[in-house]
Amino acid sequence: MDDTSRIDKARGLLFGLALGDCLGAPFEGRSGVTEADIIAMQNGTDLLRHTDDTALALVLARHLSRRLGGTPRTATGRIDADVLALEFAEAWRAEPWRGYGGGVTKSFELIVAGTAWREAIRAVFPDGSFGNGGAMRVAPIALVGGDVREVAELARRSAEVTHAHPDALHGAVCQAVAAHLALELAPTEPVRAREFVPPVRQAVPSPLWEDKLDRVVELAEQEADPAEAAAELGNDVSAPASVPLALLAFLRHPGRPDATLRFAIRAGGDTDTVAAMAGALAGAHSGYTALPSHAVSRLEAAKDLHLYAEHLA
Ligand code: AR6
Ligand code: MG
Repeated sequence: MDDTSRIDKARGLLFGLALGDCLGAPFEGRSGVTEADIIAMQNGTDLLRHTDDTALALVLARHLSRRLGGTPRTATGRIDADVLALEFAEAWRAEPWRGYGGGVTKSFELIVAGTAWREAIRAVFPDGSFGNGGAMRVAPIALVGGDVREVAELARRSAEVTHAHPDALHGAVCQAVAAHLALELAPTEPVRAREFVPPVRQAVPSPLWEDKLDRVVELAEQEADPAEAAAELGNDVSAPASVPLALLAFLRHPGRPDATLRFAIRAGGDTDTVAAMAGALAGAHSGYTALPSHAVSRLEAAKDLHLYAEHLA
């Protein structure tokens, strides 16, 4: 892959994430969202404001950017968990109104007050959060991991500073590995669910996740609509009921990021996060130039998204 396409795909991944987050946010929790509602939003003129999904993805991208270069890094050297936990918590403290989950808010309060992250993240949920917060922000990992194994390890490390539950970690691994594979496919290459999903499935060895991903393949092949997809896979803030739905949105409309985003939002529920994850996959595959340009130009964080995409590419 030449430098131009690498940068286009890196931009696609980050801008796709932010675009999904911004376009999905106004519809969170609503049912019966129509194509027309989403297109009206996409064609508006207002600045597109993001939520915690993009805010924390930018923190992770900055963390990874600062650790590039120099001597070859081991996977563990690319993420300093203590520093990353504090950087996430500081981002929450600076902008607590971005729409953070209740559990993670309490963890961040404790971390900024000096509690060690390993303790803080079990304060509300003793078994850890199974929310999709680790998965929603994970996509930048796909830009630095060299292969599936490394991407999976980095994804886990990036997620575990806020999410201790195994399903949250599986969610982050699933999304990061899918983004890594999407980056590796040429934009013109056809994407077939039956070929795309197995390496993702292998990275999340758990009966729940294996079943969900098998359903994703079937639903992609049956050309399920957003309502059926949400009913079968779930569409809430938990990782197992949102990460597979985002993957399906990508697989239903490969090569058409705008259609992927509309599918994700029309599925309802946690629309900003499902669309953010689906948008990252679609953008990683098709590239920045394939994203709807009018909407992309109105993204609040455009400057930082460009900066980190170029740096991490
Ligand atoms: N037991 C019961 N409920 C749980 C558990 C658990 N072990 N874990 C999570 N929940 P949180 P996130 C529920 O707070 O993962 C934003 O809107 C519980 O209701 O850890 O970062 C983003 O845009 C908890 O409040 O935060 C995403 O949509 C919720 O899951 C989402 O929130 C979220 O878990 C990301 O949330
Ligand atoms: Mg959000």
